[in-house]
Amino acid sequence: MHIPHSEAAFTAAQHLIPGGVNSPVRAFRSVGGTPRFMQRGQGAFVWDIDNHRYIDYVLSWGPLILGHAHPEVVAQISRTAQSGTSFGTPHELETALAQLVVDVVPSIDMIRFVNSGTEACMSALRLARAYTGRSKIIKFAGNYHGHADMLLVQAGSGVATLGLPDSAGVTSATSADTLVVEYNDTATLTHLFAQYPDEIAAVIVEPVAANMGFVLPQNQFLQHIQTLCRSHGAVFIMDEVMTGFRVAVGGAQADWGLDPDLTCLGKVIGGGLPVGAYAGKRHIMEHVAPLGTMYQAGTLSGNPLAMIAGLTTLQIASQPQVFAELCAQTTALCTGISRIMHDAGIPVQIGHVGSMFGWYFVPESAPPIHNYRDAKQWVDTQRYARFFHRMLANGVYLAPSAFEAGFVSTAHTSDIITTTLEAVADAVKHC
Ligand code: KE4
Repeated sequence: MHIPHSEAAFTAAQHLIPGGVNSPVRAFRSVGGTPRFMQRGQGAFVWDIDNHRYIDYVLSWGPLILGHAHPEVVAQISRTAQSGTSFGTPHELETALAQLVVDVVPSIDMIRFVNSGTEACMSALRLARAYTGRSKIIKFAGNYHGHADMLLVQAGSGVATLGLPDSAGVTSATSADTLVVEYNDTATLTHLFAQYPDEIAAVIVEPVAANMGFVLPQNQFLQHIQTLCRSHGAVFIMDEVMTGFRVAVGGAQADWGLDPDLTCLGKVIGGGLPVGAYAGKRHIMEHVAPLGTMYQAGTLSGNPLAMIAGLTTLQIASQPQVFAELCAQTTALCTGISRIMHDAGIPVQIGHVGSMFGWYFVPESAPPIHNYRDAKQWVDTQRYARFFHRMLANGVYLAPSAFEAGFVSTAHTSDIITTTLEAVADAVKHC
């Protein structure tokens, strides 16, 4: 592809911004080539600054469940901005979005808005430690909960994409209380609780491991976590930053009958503007300042623009027929990809749930991938890179990493899914 403007823009950006990007996974490091600088999005499409149009399955890494520049979302942001962008005071739009979340997510009684998923997860763990008076936390290898020091231990997403063991600058002191277990390894989790009785403040888990590709929980894994937390007095935290309002309107927890003590949210809840949240049971949330002694704050937390963007997005996306159609399109896409890969004799492991999906290119001999260790061992990242670039040339924008998930929006019509599958049918001949 001829992309002189993105190439020039990338050169300029690299002089001023580390790696030319404000988030590492955007840099195309694991797939090679020049990241595309986008200039415009509309519905399911984005245009780069060389005017190439792409069908977008990244959707800003999940938030844009209605697609780019949804007219009602844009209109509500524009209208709200006419009255000011931020006050640093309580605003009724915060209460309105809080009420909507409480209404659709059964486990949530109270919510605190922050500005990113990182803040949400970091704060939820601080709250769990404050509530229990304990120090240790358990996370799962390949799960990514943002870049707070204590969570950058065997993390997924950009850490996995770049093949980093962890992150420089995270001291052994800050990670000493973070215990790591392989995803879906209930036996080891059970053993840890026995080894550290009364010391574990919380277990935090991605209900779908979508920062190491796409791995679903197996054999009642999440239910086991919930039971172990209940019986040992630890806080069960579901990180639904990615799965919230995407697996189901009420999140994966609603779909799978779980009742976490705390939930982390982000992405879709902001409708494309910066919003995160931690939320859950009232008797735990009441420990948050100024009500309680667990401190967390934020200058732009709950700002009216982000609130109205999230509120408008969720009001539209949560309509039953809208969400059902979104899931049907996701199923059609993944069914089509499976068929094309099978007919081309290319072994893949593909998964989808709700409006998110992912797949691994693997050798025929690979076992079913249910954890990060196997994902790192078996996934053919080179084949993914070749496929990615062929799809880019065919006008389809996928995540520039084999260790990320894909997302569908309500703007991805059947015709767009058909066009995507035609691009897949071509790309498999060249990867
Ligand atoms: P943010 O701080 O990026 O808003 O959210 C962190 C986070 C927390 N929990 C989960 C399950 C997440 O997926 C994320 C962020 N996701 C990545 C993509 N997999 C964000 C993309 C990026 O880092 O540029």
